[in-house]
Amino acid sequence: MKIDANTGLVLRNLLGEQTSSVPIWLMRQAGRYLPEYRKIRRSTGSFLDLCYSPKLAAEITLQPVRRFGFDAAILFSDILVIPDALGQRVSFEEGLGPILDPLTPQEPILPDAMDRLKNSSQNKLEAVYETIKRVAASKKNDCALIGFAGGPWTVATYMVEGRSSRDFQNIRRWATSHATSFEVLVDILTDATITHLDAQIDAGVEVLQLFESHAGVLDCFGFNQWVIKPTRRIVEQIKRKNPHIPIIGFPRGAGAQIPYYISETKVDAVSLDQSVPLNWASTEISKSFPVQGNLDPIYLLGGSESLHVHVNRVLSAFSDRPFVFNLGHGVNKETDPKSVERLVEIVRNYEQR
Ligand code: 1CP
Repeated sequence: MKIDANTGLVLRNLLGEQTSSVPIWLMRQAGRYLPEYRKIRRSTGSFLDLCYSPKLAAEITLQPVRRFGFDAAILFSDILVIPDALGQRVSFEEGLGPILDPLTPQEPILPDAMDRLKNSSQNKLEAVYETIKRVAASKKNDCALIGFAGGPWTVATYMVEGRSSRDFQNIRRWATSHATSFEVLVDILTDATITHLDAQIDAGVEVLQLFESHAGVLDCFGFNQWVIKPTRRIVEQIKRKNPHIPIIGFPRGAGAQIPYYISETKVDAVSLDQSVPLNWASTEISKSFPVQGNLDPIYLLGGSESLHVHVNRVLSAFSDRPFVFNLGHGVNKETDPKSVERLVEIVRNYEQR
């Protein structure tokens, strides 16, 4: 991608340029803390139906951009559209989150999974690409459109545990006791992720983010095997066709392994969760390497004074490198939109670079 006068701030920073204004977008910027989202959500059937309704999904993608003037729009979809498209039963239940029929080492493979994904006439994901086309056609030029997928490990946690988990016992036992069959699952997910991300680029996304939200439950052997290796293959394959689309990795909970993750996977930028100490990140991650993050979303639930203090801590820690302001994890659903407005204002007024 060539940077020109029309290139927006998110792309510039992700491509390694440090800009005087700091760009901002937030993980889960679309969702239940916004009344305009809740209104649409109430009037449609299931959460997945909403993900597969291009007109509504495009509208939801643009809602937070319109309201707050964010520098990026993230596609409204979910990481669990992949197991759904591979043929596993997925539903979302109020108060419980995602529910799936769990895979086991005894019944590990989704029959004809990849065939189903590739057969575009019955491919549910076509609706996601249609959403992207709609957003790309109506967003402003300097607002980057971000596509995404879950990392194969994180998606596999839901496929094996069947729901959100605290201890990840089933998947960790499978991965350690039956590593060969677990590798088959991770390989299928890696292929499916590459196919899905390639199609998102063809439809018009300009940036990709890989959400490895449950990377932090693995030991260092598992992290290498189930996070680093598949991520490296995804980045390599995407870059072969589209070398200029920046890829942001979000290895949540990876802590001291982050420099290793950066050098081994070849992602273009790293999104830091709030547990990563600012001074550590500042010295251990090369100054030319773009960073995104990492305000604790909890400050959006407190007073404006502490918000101010902690936003400024983050801004000054990363004022000497390419940087995109974000949270360390998604916006809480209890967040008052006014706090988000305040946050954007603080970041906009910070122009001392
Ligand atoms: O009831 C509702 O309205 C559904 C709430 C909701 C929303 C708004 C879910 C269910 N997913 C989403 C959208 C979503 N999910 C986006 C859209 C874009 C945006 O950021 O605004 C994205 C990027 C995701 C990604 C996602 N889904 C992740 C990775 C990021 C993270 O939060 O760690 C994960 C783990 C999921 C799974 C998921 N989807 C939804 C729930 C409740 C969960 C489980 C979360 C958990 O296990 O804690």
